Amino acid sequence: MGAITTGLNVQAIREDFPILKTLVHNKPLVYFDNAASTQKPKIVLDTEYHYYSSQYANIHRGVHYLSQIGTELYEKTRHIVKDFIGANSEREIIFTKGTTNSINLLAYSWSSAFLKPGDEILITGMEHHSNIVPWQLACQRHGATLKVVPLQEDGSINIDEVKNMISEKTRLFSFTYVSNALGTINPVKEMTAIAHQAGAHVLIDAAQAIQHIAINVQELNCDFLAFSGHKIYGPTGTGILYGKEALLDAMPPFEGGGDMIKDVKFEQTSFNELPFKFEAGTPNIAGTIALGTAIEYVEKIGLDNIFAYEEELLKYGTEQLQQINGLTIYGNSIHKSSVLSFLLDGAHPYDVGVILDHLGIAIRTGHHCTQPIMDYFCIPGTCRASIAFYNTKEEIDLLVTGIQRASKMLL
Ligand code: 7TS
Repeated sequence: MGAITTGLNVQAIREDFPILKTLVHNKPLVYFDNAASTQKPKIVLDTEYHYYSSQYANIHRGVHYLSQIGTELYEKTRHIVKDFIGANSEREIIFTKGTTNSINLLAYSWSSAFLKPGDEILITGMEHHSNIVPWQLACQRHGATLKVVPLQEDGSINIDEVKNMISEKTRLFSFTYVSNALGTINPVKEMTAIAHQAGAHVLIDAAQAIQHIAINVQELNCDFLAFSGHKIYGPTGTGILYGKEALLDAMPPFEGGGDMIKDVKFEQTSFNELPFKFEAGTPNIAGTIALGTAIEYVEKIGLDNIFAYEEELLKYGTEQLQQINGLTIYGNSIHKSSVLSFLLDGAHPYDVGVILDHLGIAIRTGHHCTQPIMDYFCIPGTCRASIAFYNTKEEIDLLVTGIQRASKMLL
C-alpha cells in the first residue's frame, strides 16, 4: 500500500497536539492508546487556561459579569453538543462526568421510573464494564433480569439472536456502538429499530464512536446516548447523556443538591426543568467549556474525513500485523473501527507492552474493562493499539518493528 490517500493534512494536525513532540525513554512518542483516552489539541488547553485566567467564576447563580460570561460559555457547549449529535433541543443534553457517570445516572433514574420486577434488560457480550455493572445493580434493586446477546468468533453479534432475545419483557436494550476491545462497529440503527418494535427503550454507549463516526441521534432514533469528553480530544471529567425529552421528563432526579431544584422546603422540594434537573452541584465548568472547543475542532476536520483516514490506517495496520508470525488479531468483524487487538503466541500481553513502551510506543494491555470478552476467547487479555487521526502509517511501521522485536526477545 502506498501513502495514505484520504484528504487529511496529518502533519499539520500533529502540530496542533503539543504532547506528540514528547520523548518517551528518549524516543519520540508513538501514541496508540487512543481508545483509553485521546490527546488534547492546544486550542482545548488554551480554552481552559483562558477561562481560568480571565473569565472564571461559578455559573448559573451570579448576577455579576464573570458569572454571566461563564454561564454563557458553559451553555454554548450544550448548544454545540446539541447540533453535533442532532438532538432536538438543549433540554435533551445533560452534562455528566463521562460515559460511566451517564450510564449510572440512567441505571438509577430510568430504572426507578421504568423497571419493574420480572422485566428484562438486554445488553451484548461486548460491553465495557460500565455498561454491565450499573445494569446488574439496577436489576438487583428492581427484581429484573439482565440478558446478554452472545458474542461471535469474529467479534460481532448475530442480529437474528437479537431478534430472538428481545421480548415484550425487555424494557431496555443497551449496547455499545463500537467495541473498545475489538473495534466491532455494531449495526446500531437496526438494533434500535428491533428494540423499538418490541417496545423497549434504547441506550447507545457511544464512548468509542463519537470520535470516529458522525452521529445523528434523531436518525438513529435512539432514546439515550452516552459519551465521554476525554475520548473526543476534550478534558477528563466531562461527558454527555442525551435523552429524548419526554423520557427525561418522566425520570426522577439522580443526585440532589444545588442547581437541580426549583423550590426547597423542609417538607417538600420541587425540581428544576430539564436539563438542570439532572445537574446537581458545581460542575466541571472549564472542562465543559473546553469540550465545546474540542468538538468544534473535530467538526472543522470533519468526521467523515476522520473516519476515511482512520479506516485506511486500520486496514494498513491489519495487513501489516497479519504478516507477523505467531500473531493473532482479536476482532475481525467486517465493520470495524480504529482498534487493533492482538496476542503474540506464547507471550504475555504485559511483556509485549513493556517492550513497546521502552521503544516509546504506548499501547494498552489487559482486559480493557471487558472481562467477558476475554473469557469468551479464553485469554487473559490482549495488546491493544488504538488509532486516532493524528497517527500515521510510519507509526504503524514502528509498531510492527516493535512487535517483531518483542517477538524475538520473548519467544
Ligand atoms: N464504554 C466504552 C465502550 C468504553 O470504551 C469506555 C472506556 C467506557 C464506556 C467508559 O468511559 P469513561 O470515560 O466513563 O471511563 N474505555 C476505556 C478503554 O478502552 N480503555 O480505558 C478506558
